[in-house]
Amino acid sequence: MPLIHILALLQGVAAISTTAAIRINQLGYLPDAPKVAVFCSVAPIEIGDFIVTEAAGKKILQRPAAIAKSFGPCVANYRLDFSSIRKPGEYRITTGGVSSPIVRIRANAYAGAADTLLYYMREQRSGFNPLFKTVVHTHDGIVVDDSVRSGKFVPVTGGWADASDYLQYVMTSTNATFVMLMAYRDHPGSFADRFDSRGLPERNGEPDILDEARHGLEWLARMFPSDSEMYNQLGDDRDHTYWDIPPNDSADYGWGKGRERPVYPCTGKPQGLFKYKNRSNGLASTAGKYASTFALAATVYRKADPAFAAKLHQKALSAYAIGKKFPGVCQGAPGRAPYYYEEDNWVDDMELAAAELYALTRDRTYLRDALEYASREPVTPWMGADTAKHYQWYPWHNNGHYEIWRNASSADRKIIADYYRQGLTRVISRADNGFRIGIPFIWCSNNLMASFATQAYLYRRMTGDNQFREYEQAALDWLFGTNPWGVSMVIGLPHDGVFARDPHSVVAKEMHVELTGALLDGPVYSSIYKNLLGISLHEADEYAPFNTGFIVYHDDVGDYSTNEPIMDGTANLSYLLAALGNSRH
Ligand SMILES: [Ca+2]
Ligand SMILES: [Ca+2]
Repeated sequence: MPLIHILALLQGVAAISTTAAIRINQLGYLPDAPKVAVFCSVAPIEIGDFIVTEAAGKKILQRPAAIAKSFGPCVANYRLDFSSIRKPGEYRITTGGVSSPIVRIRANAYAGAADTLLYYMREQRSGFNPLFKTVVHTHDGIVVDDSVRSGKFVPVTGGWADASDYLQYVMTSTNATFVMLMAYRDHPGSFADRFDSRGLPERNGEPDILDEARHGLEWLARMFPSDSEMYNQLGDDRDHTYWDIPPNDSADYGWGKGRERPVYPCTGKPQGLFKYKNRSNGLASTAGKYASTFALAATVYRKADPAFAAKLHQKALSAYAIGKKFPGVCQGAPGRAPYYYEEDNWVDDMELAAAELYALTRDRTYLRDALEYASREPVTPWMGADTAKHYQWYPWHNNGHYEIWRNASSADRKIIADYYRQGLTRVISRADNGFRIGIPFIWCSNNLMASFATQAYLYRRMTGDNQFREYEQAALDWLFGTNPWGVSMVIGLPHDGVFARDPHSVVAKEMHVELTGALLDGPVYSSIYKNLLGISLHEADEYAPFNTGFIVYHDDVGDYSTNEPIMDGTANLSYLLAALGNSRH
């Protein structure tokens, strides 16, 4: 008899085991959703039935656990399907000598969740920062790496710090802004008004998601000030020299500590001021992202703020024209280290831009462009792959397909929906494990997980085809605790759940604040973790028994690969959580 069974018998209750656990979605399950908990044991064990009890202890379901292929540290892996329970309430699952945390089934399990993400977005603000109640990074910035404007000051304070460092990228900030606008457009009822435009806790008559999107838009407008100036990045990894909170960031880029930061334009040529260079060869990846974000914003603000909408409309047209003229990618610029955003695709960005410009102008040239770009990259290339370079295929899922679909003919709709189907099929071909997970565990795996779930959701809404529902739910469940470690990958969701207490963040560490709403990078291949520079755990690993497989996760301030909150990933999750928080999900 396995040891944990013996312990259970001896104690007369479910043993507290460090080697086996039942993992669940801690945020909860919608009544009509698939509901599967996962039993994971790092030691071989055979289990029979699992039991579901109500809070009062009454048994309401007993079923055989379904054995599944082992995954990572989970040598013994079983799926515990309790989908037949639809009655809202609180339950507990028991099997193999262990019990689950409280399982919640409720119609409003996701209500307010998308708004919770915004706490982290506000905390990440550059310019006026509501956590510090002061303006941070006031000297941004000076143009570098441009033969015409090098040395020129451009006023680009604003936007969001990308992660726990303070670099800022148009690439991720456009996507973050776009997704928040899209979430509001499609699910306005999921958002409340509790904060003002500066992010302070006072209602201002605007949904908070639009307060946040507008904060992004205003920075992006500064970063694309005229048709001949398209900027891409603020700061570089010289930022990492000091471990400071934003108001007294000591980074020194040659103009003094805490002074101006470098602004990188898109030049269409490889960039990097030091040893390492990127592979930039065009402008379209950035130009397309500006165009799509401004075009959607122009639609959203058309009635509420016509002057703002008109300005963004014009910028969207200009950016799109630049993307047409200079195809190729404008990548992140490396500094002293070899890590940078290595985006290799741009037709997805131009597709999304064309789709939004069609929605905005009804000029059919844009629709034809959008369909043509879509046919050139029907599947986001990480889908089905075992690995990818850092942010090589970005955004993580192509919202352009869905945006075309909204306004296309029924024949084109079929083609576009099939593009999504192909990508989903490739991912699930790798998902025959107990967690039903098929993404590659590269850096920022949680972004891939959120994007897979979002694409599966969009596909389901577009077609009514439920064939990927189990996998969509599994990816969502993974993010909220159905993973080998039993950790919700969003800090503070749910507030009484198990989530990161020690994220890689100077603000969390020095200010002793919880970074509520932050999505973490997430688990990575153990081979990636072992090979990163300057990484080490600062404390004993509380999840050590579950870090024995091919992927690892550490709740440790020293692990910048798995435990660092990310701005764009957090915003990217807002669409799915808004959709699920909507009563009509
Ligand atoms: Ca508000
Ligand atoms: Ca791209």
